[in-house]
Amino acid sequence: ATPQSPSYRKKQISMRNIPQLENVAAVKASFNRHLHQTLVKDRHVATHNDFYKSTAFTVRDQLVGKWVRTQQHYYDRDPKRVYYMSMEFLMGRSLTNAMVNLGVDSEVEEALYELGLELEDLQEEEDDAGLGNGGLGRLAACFLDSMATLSLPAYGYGLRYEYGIFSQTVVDGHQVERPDEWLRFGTCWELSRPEYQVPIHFYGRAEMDGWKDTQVVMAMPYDYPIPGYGNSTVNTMRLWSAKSPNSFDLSYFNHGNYIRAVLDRNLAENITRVLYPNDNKMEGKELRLKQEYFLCSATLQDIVRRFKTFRSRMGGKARAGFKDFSKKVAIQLNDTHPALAIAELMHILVDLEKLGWEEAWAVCTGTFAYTNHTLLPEALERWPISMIERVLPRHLQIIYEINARHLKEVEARFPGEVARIGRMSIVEEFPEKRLNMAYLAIIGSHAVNGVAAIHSAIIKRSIFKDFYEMTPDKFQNKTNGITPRRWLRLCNPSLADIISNELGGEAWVKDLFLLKKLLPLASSDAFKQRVFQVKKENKKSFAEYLEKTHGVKVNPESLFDVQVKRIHEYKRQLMNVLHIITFYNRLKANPDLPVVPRTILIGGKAAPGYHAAKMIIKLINSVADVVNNDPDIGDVLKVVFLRNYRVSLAEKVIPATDLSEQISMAGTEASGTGNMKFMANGALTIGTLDGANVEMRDEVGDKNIFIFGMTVPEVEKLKAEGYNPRQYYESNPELKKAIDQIHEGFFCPEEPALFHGLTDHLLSHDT
Ligand code: HBZ
Ligand code: IMP
Repeated sequence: ATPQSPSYRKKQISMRNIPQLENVAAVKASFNRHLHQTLVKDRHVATHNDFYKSTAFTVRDQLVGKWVRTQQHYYDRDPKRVYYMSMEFLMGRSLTNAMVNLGVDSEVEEALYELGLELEDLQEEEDDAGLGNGGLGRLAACFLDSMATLSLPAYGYGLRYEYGIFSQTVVDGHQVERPDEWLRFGTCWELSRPEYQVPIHFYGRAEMDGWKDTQVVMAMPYDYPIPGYGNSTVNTMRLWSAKSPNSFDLSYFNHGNYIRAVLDRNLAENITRVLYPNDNKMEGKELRLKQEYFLCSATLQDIVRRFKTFRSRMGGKARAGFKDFSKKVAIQLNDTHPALAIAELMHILVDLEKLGWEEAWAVCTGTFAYTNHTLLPEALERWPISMIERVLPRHLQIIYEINARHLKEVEARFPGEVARIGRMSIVEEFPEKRLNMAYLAIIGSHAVNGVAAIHSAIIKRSIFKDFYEMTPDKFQNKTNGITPRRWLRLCNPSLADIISNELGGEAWVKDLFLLKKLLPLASSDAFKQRVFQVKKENKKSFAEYLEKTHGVKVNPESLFDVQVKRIHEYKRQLMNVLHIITFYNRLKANPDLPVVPRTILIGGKAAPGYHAAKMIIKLINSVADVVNNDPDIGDVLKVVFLRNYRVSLAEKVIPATDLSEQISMAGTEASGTGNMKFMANGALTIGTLDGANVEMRDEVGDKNIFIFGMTVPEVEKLKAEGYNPRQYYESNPELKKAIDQIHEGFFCPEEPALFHGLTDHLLSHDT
């Protein structure tokens, strides 16, 4: 007998729908047709990547009918549309997502199996669409899935970066970045729409009769299908790519330098070349400003075009023109990165469509809403006025006008409060003249939200206090969420099977509150055994994956303790390391310590320019080296730095986790969403009362979560009293020993002073 493949084994125990034979045959036929007709390969030269693509095209064929019909339906019904505008969409892979949402996963897996192929291997051929940094970008992707699943007329608008978030390698324990060439083999999931190209203007002069002598770059749209789960909706994500216009720099042509002129077309196309790899930090570069405006201008032109199409079809009668715009258009700004859209819509309405200022402004505030994702001062966008003046002179005038009218309202509302008026100006004077983009976003929106209850409460009494006092009704909370399609049904099919079996179907995949019906099973040993068994198998698969990709052997029986997220001081990976070192020291001092063996996994990318974060990565690897090679420790403690953490790796590690680390200092993590992904996959959480952890505790109860650390009021009190980290170092011997070891080079004898920066900083400015 031939050995059974993992996917075959899985199928034997699967409660999911039985693959229908005629469908399986159809999948096989389509697969072969695409291999031959689309990819022009036969079985002698076809690569694994070709097999992936044949599968992807086969699944894509199932989408296009629904896609065309959904868009036609929106055109016919002309409902109010929602536009999610974001500089980031962290989509991950599309094949498995499309299969799950279309409900064809069993058929496709069976067909591939009969062809002698493993879906599990083929899906590894698909590069992640990593067009985002972390939480903010993944939230955008989750919202698109949810809106399609709810059959909402929704669109995602963003940028098609040629290079997404860098791929992380580790050399000598240090992070080394490599460009993310996600388009090298092409993608099966996009469609260019050259007929909808639009011109984008930069530089030039703002004159009485308009914006003159601008440089033009074309924005080329690419569309990506967003399938809903178990319905016939397929929405669109439209990403813009910079294209040189045909007239690019005519002066070269005029001077006969034709070759130079053609070569310089690259310059314009640099705008969408690469994603800025910072999370929670503003990068004040001109290229980034141009990216942001490029998204805003292209998107608004497209939205206005779509709005007008309907008006002209109805002979201009159905709507009273732009007055009705916000009845048909809602634009959600994903942080302030697309906040220039407010100035751009004013430019279109006032300068081009010739509306009066007040009428245009009412349209604007009726259309926009703004989501804040952070309190960290270094992440709040403040653009130097000198730069805006150069790149977008007309928009600077518009923002000045918005500000003048806004400050008049502040004065009317709070007469004589000069300081308050100064505080609420979009224009900041010190240390240089800058525009506060959050203030512009608040003023231009009818709704402002934070991303978890605690965060929404804090913004009202801290960074946006004055605005809250003036317009309290604008301020709302929308606690973040995750899509249970990708983060449970897709990434943990065995756990999903158990749930579906108990609940008698897959309705819970669309309505997660139905999981409450599992509550009585908390006392069922048989049920708990099944859940435990799945966790065990997930851990085994992940251990095999680690051995294959990272070359490390871990004990699948040990407790998997996981912290995966961007590396940032406020997320406190360094505190996790201090715990590891202390655990290690205790084991060395007492080898018979009665402990549960642990595998501690830490993964995440550091922004390339963030020195402290990169040193934390090096420290994790140095500590791992010492701990993992200490014969006294053996299997009781293993430390692994997970390389190149990304959506597709999250889908593997999260279902295999026992303990989820969510340990930011209270008041710093706006929400977190990883916390929810782990909990949905049956990990226990150890965490602080920060972000959405607070609401997770309210749901599961104190007994089902490990909460520690200061609360926000306690943090504020300590800060007010003056926090001296050295005092804790002096009074806690185990902490002192751990920090001393790092300082003295115990973990890095080749370069003993390497971590002085980290330890010195810790003892003086501990974050
Ligand atoms: O947004 C994150 C928050 O830190 C996290 O708490 C929250 O759950 C998540 C979704 O609401 N923020 C980010 O991920 N921010 C960025 O990635 C970022 C990127 C570029 C910037 C600033 C922030 O210029
Ligand atoms: P968009 O929303 O303007 O990008 O167009 C999306 C869809 O609207 C198209 O794919 C069509 O389904 C539909 N549509 C646009 N223009 C027309 C038209 O003139 N007649 C019928 N359908 C249209």
